Amino acid sequence: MAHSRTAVLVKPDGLQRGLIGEIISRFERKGLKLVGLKMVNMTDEMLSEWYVEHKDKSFFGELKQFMGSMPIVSMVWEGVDAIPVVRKLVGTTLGREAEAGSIRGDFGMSQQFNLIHASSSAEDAQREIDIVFDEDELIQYSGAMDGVIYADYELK
Ligand code: 3AN
Repeated sequence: MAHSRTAVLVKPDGLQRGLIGEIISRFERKGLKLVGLKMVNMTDEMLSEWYVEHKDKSFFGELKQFMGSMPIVSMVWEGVDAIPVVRKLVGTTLGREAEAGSIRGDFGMSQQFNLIHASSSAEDAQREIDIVFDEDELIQYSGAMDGVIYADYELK
C-alpha cells in the first residue's frame, strides 16, 4: 500500500479560533506525517482554482471572499489512505451535524465556517497541493515511527 498525500487548509475561522495546534495534534497522533506547512493569503485566482467544483453555486463569491479575507494555514499530510483518513477526522460539511469526535463535530456549528478543508479525491489532492506549494516545499523524510504505526506488509 503506497503512501498518499492530502491537502488540508485551516480556514480563517479555524485560525482565529486558535485551533491550529489542536488540528495538527489530531493528525499527528493518528499517525499521519506532515510533509508541507505554510501560512498563505489566498488570492481570488487561487481560490477560483481551489473551488472550481463550486464555480456555479450561489455561495461561490461569498466563499471566496471569506477564504481570502484572512490568512489560512495550509498543510500536506502523508500516510496510507491519507485522503479518506483525513476526511474522517475532519467530519461532514455542516458542523452542527458532524460526528462527535471529528474536528468539525467537536469544534464547529456552521456550514461555511467549518474550520477546515480536506481533499476529497486523489485528483483534488494533487490539484490543491499544486495551487499552494512548490515541489521543493514538500519535504521528504523517513518517519521514525513508521515501523510501529504500520505493519511491514502495509508499507509495501
Ligand atoms: P467539504 O469541505 O466538506 O468537502 P464542500 O466541498 O461541499 O464541503 O464545500 C466546500 C466549502 O463550501 C465548505 N467547506 C463550506 O465552507 C462551503 N459551503 C458549502 N456549502 C455551502 C452553502 N450552501 N453555503 C455557504 N457555503 C457553503
